Amino acid sequence: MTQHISLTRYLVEQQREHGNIPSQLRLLIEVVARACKRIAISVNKGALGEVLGSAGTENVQGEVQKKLDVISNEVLIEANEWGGHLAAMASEEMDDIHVVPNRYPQGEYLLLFDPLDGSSNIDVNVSIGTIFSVLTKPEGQIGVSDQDFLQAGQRQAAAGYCVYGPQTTLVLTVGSGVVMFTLDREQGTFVLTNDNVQIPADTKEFAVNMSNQRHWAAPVQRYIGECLEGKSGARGKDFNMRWVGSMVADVHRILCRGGVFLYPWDSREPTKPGKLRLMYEANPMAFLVEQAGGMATNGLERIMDLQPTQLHERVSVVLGSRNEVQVVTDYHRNAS
Ligand code: AHM
Ligand code: MG
Repeated sequence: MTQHISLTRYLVEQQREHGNIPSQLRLLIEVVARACKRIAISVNKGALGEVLGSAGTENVQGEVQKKLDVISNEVLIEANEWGGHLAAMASEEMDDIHVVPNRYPQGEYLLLFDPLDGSSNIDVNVSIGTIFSVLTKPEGQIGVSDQDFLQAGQRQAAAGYCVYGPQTTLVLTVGSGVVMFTLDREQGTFVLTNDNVQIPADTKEFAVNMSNQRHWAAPVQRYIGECLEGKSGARGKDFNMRWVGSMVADVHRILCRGGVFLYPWDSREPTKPGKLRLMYEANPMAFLVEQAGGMATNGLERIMDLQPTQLHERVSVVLGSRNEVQVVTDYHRNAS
């Protein structure tokens, strides 16, 4: 019989063999996974659960919140508040950090999340997901502030996402490779289905919102232009394009079969580096991508080296197959 390795068993055995998942971190990952199962149930119910449509509110980025954005945010907070593993949380859907209330013990970790990424796909039955990043609270501090969260991505203790698609899949890194678990809906458990995710170094597949093409900077215009030229052009190969419009789903495809994902700066909002957020979208995805052998930059620098200055700050993103991200990054460096 094939042995099914549950998330719990995987985490316990990793700690036993490598000592890299202390009990508080294990609890944190298990609680996040449990919250994702609850979110998956709501997502699966769709119209029957009366969870579709707008919540009638806006988040700190001025985006209209969907009911499922709000529900997922509440599920994650409620699940993570009482366990004693966290000091505070931050979310795309909350203006300020949420400090663990005094009635519960405070732990050493900080959790950041995008509770439901791909909001525009919620109501149309297309894959969406939860993205999370785990930091350690700086030592010797009393209380918690925004400042404690402003750590470069390379200091993440763990990161991952759960994609709610045809299957519900949890993807995780604690800094020693990337693993995938598929939700067994009958048993209600996440089962290990890939213990060594590797992104091929080369690819012929790109993911970008092409409708923004005319607003991009020259290096991105050049790169995508050359992809579109195909075999007879500068790159000498035909490219394919895929764009789901949910970062989780687009990154998941890249972790499964390679590709390059771009969400670049564009001239409509020249003062913003891009649409995506550094701390709970780009950093966790960059950590996963690097741990799977890929590369993630903002066009010029490694995303995980960037020193954040604000909780909700934005960043340009180029990530995926190493050699392809290198080409895009070289074009930016040459241009500057
Ligand atoms: P969200 O966190 O509000 O869902 O926004 C992020 C999403 C990403 O998942 C996706 O890559 C991008 O927005 C798509 O945006 P657009 O359709 O505007 O190009
Ligand atoms: Mg998002």
